[in-house]
Amino acid sequence: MIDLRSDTVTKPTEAMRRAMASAEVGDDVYGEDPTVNALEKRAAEVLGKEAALFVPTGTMGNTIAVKLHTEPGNEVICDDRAHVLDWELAMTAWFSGCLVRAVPTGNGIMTWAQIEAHIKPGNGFYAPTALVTIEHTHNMHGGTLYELASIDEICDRAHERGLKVHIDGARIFNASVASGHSVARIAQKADTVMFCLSKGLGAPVGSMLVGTATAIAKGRGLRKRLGGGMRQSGMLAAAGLIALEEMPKRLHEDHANAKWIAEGLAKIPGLALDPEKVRTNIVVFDIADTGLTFAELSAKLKAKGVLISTAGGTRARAVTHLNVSRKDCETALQVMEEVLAVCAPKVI
Ligand code: TLP
Repeated sequence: MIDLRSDTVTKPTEAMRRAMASAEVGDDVYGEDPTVNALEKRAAEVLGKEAALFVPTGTMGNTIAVKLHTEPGNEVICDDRAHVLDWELAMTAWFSGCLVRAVPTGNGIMTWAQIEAHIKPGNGFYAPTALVTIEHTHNMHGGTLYELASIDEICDRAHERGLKVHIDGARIFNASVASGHSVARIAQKADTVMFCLSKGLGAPVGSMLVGTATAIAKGRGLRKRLGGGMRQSGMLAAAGLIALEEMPKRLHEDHANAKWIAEGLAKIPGLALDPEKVRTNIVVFDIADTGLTFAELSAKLKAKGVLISTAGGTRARAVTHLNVSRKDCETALQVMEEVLAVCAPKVI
């Protein structure tokens, strides 16, 4: 199977497996796991923040961040296809008691003007806004990127208005590679950042939440409350350290593969996408004009050994990663061409 469903499917490298087997461990709930402590120290350094917290999932990292920056009854602003809104089982409401104010964007990238128009004052008539979350890169819009100046502006203006800013940086290393800005520079003005070790960076499990020492200390308690106190998690952190140090170096390969796939897909009648917009490892394309539903198309591809995922409605998603070679991309594209050649697209 050529698995283009997500970069979450990556398998740990040999080096990660060796490091896991020989990791020094202790009870992390007592703060005594040396490998987790090393990972947290290094993650804070790399992101340019005071402290970091190792969490099992990106969802838990985002959930803790929302709780840190809000009170029940607040509003949280994000774009209308954000992972925190669509894919985290309403944790903003369930754990933090907050309402999401979703900004329609078309590409996942909010401007300050759009955000500002959604801010609610706490004047007795409205639920006050407490937090802005931005997703960088943006998953469901095809790995799209904020301009650095735009992130800075959002942070500066939000802070002037008394709001906090959290970056859902599940793929912030992809953003860094594509933009040429260090992750620390991207994160510089944000209050907290969550990033995943388990996606393009290839670790089997784990994400990091970074921020001030005070926020992260409080986050540690919230992680326990959510059931995320993982004890001898140095086994996992050992793989995470390799993910953090070594794996960003190869992300440009995933980006080149995604661009290559996008250019190929754009030539197939019935598929709609702009390959120019593909800058990281996610390709989102519209299949409406093939006459197939996503379920039909994905089943036909699966029967020929290629897996893709949905980006909602008639939009499909192909994600490149560590375990997909250029050869795999060539095969996947060929399969797509074959499947769609016999499906008589509506428009040709
Ligand atoms: N994304 C997954 C699915 O949940 C959609 C994927 O296959 O891409 N933020 C962003 C931007 C994400 O893309 C994801 C996972 C998360 C947070 C959550 O991470 P996990 O899966 O570790 O909870």
